[in-house]
Amino acid sequence: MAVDVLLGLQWGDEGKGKIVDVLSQNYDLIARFQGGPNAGHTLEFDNQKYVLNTIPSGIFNAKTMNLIGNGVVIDPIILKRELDNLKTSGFDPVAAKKLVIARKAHLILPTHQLLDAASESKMGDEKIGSTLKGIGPTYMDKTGRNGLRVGDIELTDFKEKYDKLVNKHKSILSHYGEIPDFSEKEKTFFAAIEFLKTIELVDSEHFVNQYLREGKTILAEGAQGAMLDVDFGSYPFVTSSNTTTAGACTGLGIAPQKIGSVIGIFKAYCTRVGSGPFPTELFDETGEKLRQIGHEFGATTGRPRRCGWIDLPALKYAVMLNGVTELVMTKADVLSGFDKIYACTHYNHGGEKIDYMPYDICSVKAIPVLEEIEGWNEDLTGIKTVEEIPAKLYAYVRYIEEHIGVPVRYLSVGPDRVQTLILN
Ligand code: 2SA
Ligand code: GDP
Ligand code: MG
Repeated sequence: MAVDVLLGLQWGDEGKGKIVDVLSQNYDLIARFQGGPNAGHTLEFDNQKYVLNTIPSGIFNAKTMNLIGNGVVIDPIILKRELDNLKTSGFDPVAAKKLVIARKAHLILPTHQLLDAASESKMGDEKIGSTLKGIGPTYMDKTGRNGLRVGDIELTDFKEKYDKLVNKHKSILSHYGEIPDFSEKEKTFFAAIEFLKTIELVDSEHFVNQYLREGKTILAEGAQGAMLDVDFGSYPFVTSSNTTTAGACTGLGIAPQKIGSVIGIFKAYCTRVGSGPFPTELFDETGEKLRQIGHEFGATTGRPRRCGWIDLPALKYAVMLNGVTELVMTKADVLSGFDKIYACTHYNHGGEKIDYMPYDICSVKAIPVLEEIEGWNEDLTGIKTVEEIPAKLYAYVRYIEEHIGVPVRYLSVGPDRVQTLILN
C-alpha cells in the first residue's frame, strides 16, 4: 500500500479542505503533515460550513481515522476551541476515538505568538503578512532544537521545560520593547494542555507504517500551498514548513517510495494572502470582482485575499516539485460570466521571456504575458454530470492539461461536498 498526498499548488486556499472531505470516504486515515493553525480548511455539507485549522479534514467521515502528524505545530488553545466547536455541532472525534496526535509534533506557546507579532510589527513594508499564529517562531525553535513537543506534556518536568523556553522568549521579546502581559493566556494554555492529555498520542511514524502494513489506505493532507514552501516558495514571503510532497515524508515518518498518487489542487484563477510577489495579481475591478464572487477572504484571519489570473509557470513548477499525478481544479463556478479570462503562459523578466519562477522574483518583477481565453456564461453550481459542463469550460480544462501535462481528475463547481465532478 502507498500513501496518497493531496496538496495545494498555488499560494494556499485552493479548496484542500473541501476535496479532502470528499475523498475521505476512500481512505482509512487522513493525516495532516505540516503547518498549524495558520491553515483554514473550509468544508460545507448539509447547509453547514466548518473551518478546520489543525484538525484533518477527514473528521466528518465516521469511518475515517485522523492523525495530526509530527510535522504539524499545535496551539493547544486553538485545538481545544476547534474540538469544542465541533462538539457543539454534534461531532466529537475525541470521544469517538477518531483523532490521534503525534508525540513529536511541536507546541505553539503563547510567547511564540508574541514573537510572531513583535517580529512582524518591526518589519514595516517588508513584513511577511503572517497569520500571527506563532508559526515561524515555533518552527524556529524546532530547527533550533529548543522546542517543546506534544509528548513532553506526559513528562514530569514539562513545566520546567516550558519555563526555560519562555524565559528565552522573554529575553528576545525585551529587545522589541515592553513585553505584553500574557498571564491570562498562559492559564488558558495550561487548561488546554490538560485537555490535550485526554487525546491519544502516538508515534506517527510507527502509526502510519503499521496502517500501511495492514493494507489500509492513507491520504496525507497538506496545508498552505507549494508557492509558500520554505525552500521553494517566494522566500522570504513563505510559511515556515515544507508544503510540498517531501514534507509528507518528514511530517509523518514515511519513506519516499511509499508515496502513491499525488493529487495537486489549484483554483481556476489565483489568490494570495499576505505579502510577497504575485505576478498575475489584478489591482483593478476585475480583481475585486473575483474577490467578491469567490468570497476570497482568509478562512483564519478574514484578511482580503489578493486575486489574479491563473499562473501556468508557477503551476508547472509546483507540479514538478511535487510529482503531481492528477489535478483538481476548483472554483470554476467563480469564473462564470467573465467574457474573457486570461492565463499567464510566460513572464517578462527584465526584458527576457521566461516560463519559470526566477530566483530574484522578490526584487525583479516578473511581468505576466497573458493569453486570452473565451469565458463561459453558464451557472455551474447546479451541475451534476460531466455532460453538463459548458464546452468553453471544458476547453479551459484541456488547455491547462496541455500546458501542465497532467490530467484534471476532479472539477469543483461550488463549496459544497456535492458540487464535485469526476472527469475521465
Ligand atoms: P505564517 O502565519 O507564518 O504561516 O504566514 C507566512 C505566510 O504564509 C501565508 N499563509 C497562508 N496563505 C494562505 N492561506 C492560509 N491560511 C488562511 C486561510 C490564511 C488567513 O485559509 O485563508 O486566514 O489569512 C495561510 N497560512 C499562512 C501567510 O499569509 C503569509 O504570507
Ligand atoms: P483550503 O485552505 O485550501 O482548504 O481552502 P480555504 O477553505 O481556505 O478556501 C477555499 C474557499 O473556497 C472556501 O471558502 C471553500 O468553501 C470555497 N470553495 C472550495 N471549492 C469551491 C468551489 O469549487 N467553488 C466555490 N465557489 N467555492 C469553493
Ligand atoms: Mg485556507
